[in-house]
Amino acid sequence: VNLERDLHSALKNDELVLHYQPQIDSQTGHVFGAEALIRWEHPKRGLIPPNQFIPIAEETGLIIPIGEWVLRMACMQAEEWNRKYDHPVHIAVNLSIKQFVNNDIVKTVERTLHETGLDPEILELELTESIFLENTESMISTLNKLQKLGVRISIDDFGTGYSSLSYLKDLPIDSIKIDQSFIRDLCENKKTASIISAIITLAKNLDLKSVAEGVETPEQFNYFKMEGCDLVQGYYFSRPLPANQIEALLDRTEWGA
Ligand code: G
Ligand code: G
Ligand code: MN
Ligand code: NA
Repeated sequence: VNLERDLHSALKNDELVLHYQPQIDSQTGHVFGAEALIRWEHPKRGLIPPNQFIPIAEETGLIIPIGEWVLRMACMQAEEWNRKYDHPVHIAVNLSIKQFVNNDIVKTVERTLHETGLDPEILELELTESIFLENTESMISTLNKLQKLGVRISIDDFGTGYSSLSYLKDLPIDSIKIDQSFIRDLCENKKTASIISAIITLAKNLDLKSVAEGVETPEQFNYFKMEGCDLVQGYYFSRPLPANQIEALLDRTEWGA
């Protein structure tokens, strides 16, 4: 099976789907929103995770139409949820660096918000930390324009990008997502706990929201709650699920440890 060839037709054959993973407000236990995560339902190979086809999409340029599709589907879904529920349901969407630099991402986001009618404040764009290595004028300008639209920017995989911290003071960023690798050995490694505490404190002092992803156990949840990490996300609460299955969770108001 040639994945690259098949990916060309995946969009028009309706083989791509979004799953959603809830993000919980650690202090109130309410659902804050969800992260949209793409999956490919390959007709022969079954469900293919993004790690196996996003790199191909990036190399071939298919990430541009696929990324636009993801953004539109996620915004449509979020708009529907925000009409349906009487509390806001935020949506986080992952952007590839290719989408961010090659395409007119500002126009795409603006048009998508307009066409779906989604309140910009509901949308958060996740950019992986390695993007911030390129601390260029054009990147700063793009981020500023996105922020002017009213959407929020989040740094994904924080702590792994080997980038300098200086971008935190220069760029219009709203939140940081602590990389899963830190959470994984939280309970075994005292140093990891110190790093996590320091990141949460750094976020607080910079007025950024902190998010812990990959939370799998009640102990991990409790730790982040005690440390005052704003949002938690992970298998402990829910795996990423299709939209109709996650709806049962959106109304849930108590996630105790
Ligand atoms: O959902 P999963 O944990 O398998 O995702 C694996 C990786 O794929 C993560 O790094 C995630 O950010 C990335 N990913 C998931 N969905 C999207 C998407 O819609 N666009 C981009 N660019 N990356 C995505
Ligand atoms: O890089 P990004 O943060 O966008 O990717 C998130 C990825 O992490 C998704 O592929 C998602 O399926 C995965 N994920 C979410 N929660 C957990 C978890 O609790 N444990 C593990 N191992 N992976 C998780
Ligand atoms: Mn992400
Ligand atoms: Na991440």
